[in-house]
Amino acid sequence: MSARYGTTKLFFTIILAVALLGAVSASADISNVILVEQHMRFFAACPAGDIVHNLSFYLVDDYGSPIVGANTRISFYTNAEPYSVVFCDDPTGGQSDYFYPVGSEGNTYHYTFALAAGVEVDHTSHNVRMRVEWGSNYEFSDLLLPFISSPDLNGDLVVNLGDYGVFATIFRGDYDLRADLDNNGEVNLGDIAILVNHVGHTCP
Ligand SMILES: [Ca+2]
Ligand SMILES: [Ca+2]
Repeated sequence: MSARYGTTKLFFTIILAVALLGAVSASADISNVILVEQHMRFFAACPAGDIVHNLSFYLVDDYGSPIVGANTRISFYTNAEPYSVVFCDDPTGGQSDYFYPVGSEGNTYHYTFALAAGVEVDHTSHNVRMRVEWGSNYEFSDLLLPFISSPDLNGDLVVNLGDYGVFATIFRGDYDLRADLDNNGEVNLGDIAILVNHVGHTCP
């Protein structure tokens, strides 16, 4: 198992620099939001929601001015069946719960959250979105394209022998991001160790 995953507490920082073509107070128009830079790509999940992530991002407007004190929230969703990620919060709708910040400093917003989820199909199709919303009524939003892995490899929201079978099939074949549970670029014994650590886990 890699040291990176061994902490079970993964730190990711994204810098979400957005440019609004109009003033911040302009009417909400998602097409006017431009994603400039993104450093966060990978989130580990388990149906039990026992893999905690710390995440921070900052918001600026079109003129580089910080957007301070905004209401913000994040959520994850898939937008086409079969869902590449199955969320305990909404297994048939492909939608996670909302997560709200644990704190902020200026225009930097901090989150601590855990995704209770499994994966279902090859998710290299990028069929997962992380939605960042802000504004007094969350009227502005932007979308990121994360990778999500889970030891629940067949998306039935329990980690058991069925997932070993999926893992074994992938292990014998070509590299598949789905089974690269620590996102280190290879599927090997370290990933099996992660799977073993989560056996028996199911939704809260
Ligand atoms: Ca499973
Ligand atoms: Ca790996």
